[in-house]
Amino acid sequence: MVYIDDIYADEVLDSRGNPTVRATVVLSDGTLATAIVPSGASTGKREALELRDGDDRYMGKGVLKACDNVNTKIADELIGISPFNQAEVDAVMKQLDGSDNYENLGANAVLGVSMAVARAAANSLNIPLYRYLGGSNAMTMPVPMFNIINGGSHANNSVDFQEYMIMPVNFDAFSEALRAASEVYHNLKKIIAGMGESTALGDEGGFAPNLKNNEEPIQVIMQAIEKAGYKPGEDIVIALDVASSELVTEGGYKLDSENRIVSAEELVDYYVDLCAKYPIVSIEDGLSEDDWDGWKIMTEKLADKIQLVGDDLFVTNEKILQEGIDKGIANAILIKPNQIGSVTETMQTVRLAQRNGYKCVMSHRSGESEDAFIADFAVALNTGEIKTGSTARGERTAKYNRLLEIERELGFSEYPGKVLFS
Ligand code: 2PG
Ligand code: MG
Repeated sequence: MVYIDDIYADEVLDSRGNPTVRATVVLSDGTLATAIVPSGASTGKREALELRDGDDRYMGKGVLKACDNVNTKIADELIGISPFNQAEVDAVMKQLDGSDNYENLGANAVLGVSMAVARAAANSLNIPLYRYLGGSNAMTMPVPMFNIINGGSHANNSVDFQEYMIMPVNFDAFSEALRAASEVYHNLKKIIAGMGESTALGDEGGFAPNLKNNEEPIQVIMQAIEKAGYKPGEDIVIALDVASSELVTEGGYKLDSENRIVSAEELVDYYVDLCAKYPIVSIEDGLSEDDWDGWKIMTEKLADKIQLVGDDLFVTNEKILQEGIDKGIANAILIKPNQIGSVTETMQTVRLAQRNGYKCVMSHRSGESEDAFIADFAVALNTGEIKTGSTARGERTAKYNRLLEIERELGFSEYPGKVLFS
């Protein structure tokens, strides 16, 4: 019987140059696998705890304590057990931590090991990770949300909304969708340069120009889609992540670029107006994580027209999602493994969402790495959608390039773009 023979962690760097955990798992048959944990900037309050050292190394952001927890406490418990029972591996770490949010071991320690164990198990069986995690049911390529204009806390520009994304829907394959997105991206670059604006990139590889309000990014994206030879609304549609928890101020939501503070109702009306003017199919975190009353109003006004995605709102947490389902809030959930802390808990949340007709969007974090785990994970769980940044920057293209590999390997696969929003 193959068992876990060794586990250790190193402190490595993420795409923003901050330290993060890389976990390594070695099996008794000699198989070795690693996984690198991502890190967010616009984090939800109820996310699992990311353990940082808080000392003078790396401005307090070191993760040596989390690595030490892997090397000692976690290794002590997991060495000797089977890598093929992911639920058990994750339950052992959950119990060892003893808290609800991994505040003792750190979700960065636990998730690193959780992902590395899954990958080691797949490698040992000589099957791809998506096949190991999803079985023969893994066959749906996800439709990407490509984040081509970055704002909010992901960029140093004037735009308040965090992410302006394109979703190529009228395509038969992921690879075709990726090509279309890349063509739009390059046309967008020309348009932004032509406006005399900077074509510097934000954290997720999208452009970060200074534009005069939160609508202008949509207008330039519409132009770019057309310039690339595609029809907005037909071939390519638009998704937003407002990340509005970051905009909360006394008396409402602060839109700096428009020099105004708006109420939840006014913000929802703004979205209704934008949705009437542009082919927007999805809005994430349109209202803040604490504004459940506002979310109720937004859901009533918009849920039958577009996808309303809870990110900071649900933090990939099964219990919080259940509250949302009970209250009739949102109709989709963003899935970020490091918000909840393990592979098993992520799968449980996806299952709950799918059972209740909530769409799932597998997601990266703004601080990422070359690890493409979420590409396999999206296919394994048939989420149908993935959000992993623009068509540039290595830590983003690592995921898209992995999806290209998966599509080729699958031979027969579905690309659900044409049915997703119909
Ligand atoms: C988000 C994410 C990823 P962060 O808000 O959806 O795009 O950002 O990782 O900074 O939370
Ligand atoms: Mg978000």
